[in-house]
Amino acid sequence: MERICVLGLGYVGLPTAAMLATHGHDVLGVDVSRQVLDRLHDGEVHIHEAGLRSLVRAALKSGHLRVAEEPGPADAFIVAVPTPFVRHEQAGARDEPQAAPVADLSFVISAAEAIVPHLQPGNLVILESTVPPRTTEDVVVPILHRSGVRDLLVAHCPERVLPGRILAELVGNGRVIGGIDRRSAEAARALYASFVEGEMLLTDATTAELVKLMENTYRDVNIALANEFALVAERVGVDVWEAIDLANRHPRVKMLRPGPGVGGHCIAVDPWFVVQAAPDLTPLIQAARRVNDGMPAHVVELVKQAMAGVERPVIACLGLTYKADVDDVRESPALKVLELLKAEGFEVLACDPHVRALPEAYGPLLPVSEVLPRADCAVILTDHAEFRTLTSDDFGLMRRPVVIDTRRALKARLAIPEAKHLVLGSG
Ligand code: SAJ
Repeated sequence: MERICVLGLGYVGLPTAAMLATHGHDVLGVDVSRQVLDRLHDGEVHIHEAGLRSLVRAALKSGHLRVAEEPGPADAFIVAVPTPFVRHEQAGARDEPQAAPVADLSFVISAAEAIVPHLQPGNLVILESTVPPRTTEDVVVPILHRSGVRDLLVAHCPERVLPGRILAELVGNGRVIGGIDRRSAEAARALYASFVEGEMLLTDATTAELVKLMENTYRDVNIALANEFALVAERVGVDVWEAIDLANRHPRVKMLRPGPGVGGHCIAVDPWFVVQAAPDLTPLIQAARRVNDGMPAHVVELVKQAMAGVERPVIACLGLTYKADVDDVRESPALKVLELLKAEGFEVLACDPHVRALPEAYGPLLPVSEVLPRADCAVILTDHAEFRTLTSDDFGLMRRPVVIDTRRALKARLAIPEAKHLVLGSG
């Protein structure tokens, strides 16, 4: 049985720590947030993810998972802390307003520094956080070497789990394991082998970093293409959803879905890490980011057009998370739409059954039964199951039945004679 210290108990670190603890390891989970640790001490988890609460409870109850604010000695350390991006004004370059955001490595650096006093010869350190290319070799390894210990195994094994399916994907997905040398990669593979059933592919650390970024960038660029087609379809009077369905019948075409933009802490962020490595070589990636970031403003244009001539219109925003059936609002395009609508002077009602709390500026969170009767326009921004099943009876309660569906969440057209039912990307 190995002692493992997992730094960062978020969407990736907590499930990983619980999984290792229920597969024969002694795990110390570390987080800098007192609130997160207090909840875990009470047997509660701060993340809404199917099956996670019972797995964490089982791990805590067995005694194989303990949580603390500081790391301790271990055989292996896994770093799973966030790598947000800083908009470039925050990075200090105010004179170039168009410059790309850059990665904020401060959490990765702090985690690596926190490990240093505990390092022993032969220890394995795995970085799971998504990082710009060369971070493991150029940033993490030099910090670890401050310990004076040279016989260290270090690997970058990017997490690739999909929020909403984290536990299944943690076990079933393949892993790309990038060692700073072969021994490191093999040691990391041996550790993951305790619970990973997917294929484990060994490579070097920098390749693993780029692979992860390429996966998320591939998705971002393809969503941008779908969004651009949606705008063209609106211009030429075509239903982009039907057009995409038809195009996807081609054996070598698999287009993604348009929508109000791309959110979450991964796909809306990671392409910038590639740009950061080579700004002059990435015009396509940068354009895709800007297309996706431009979608909330387009949704607001649709609302303005639909509400032209309406006196003091009230807009219900249905769905605030970055995608369906999760509780995560990080980088959510839905929140951006809400902000832009408020800036345009609309009265906005916020509704999302998955979100527990929002900053005060967004207004109170209201149930759908309360927002619809007060609204002149309902904008579906996230296709939660609760919204996909709304019917003409529900929308019939509205002050004015105008619905703008940015996700094509509703299966049927509204059967209300005076209703206006717009779908993003439809002519
Ligand atoms: N989206 C669209 N149209 C689509 C698909 C997604 O507009 O056709 C939007 C979603 O609504 C959301 C955003 O894109 O706002 C991202 O959602 P997602 O489901 O594509 O991905 P994430 O961010 O939840 O998870 C991704 C996954 N990466 C890939 O599929 C390549 C996951 O496997 C990664 O582990 C995760 O990023 C991560 O942590 O990096």
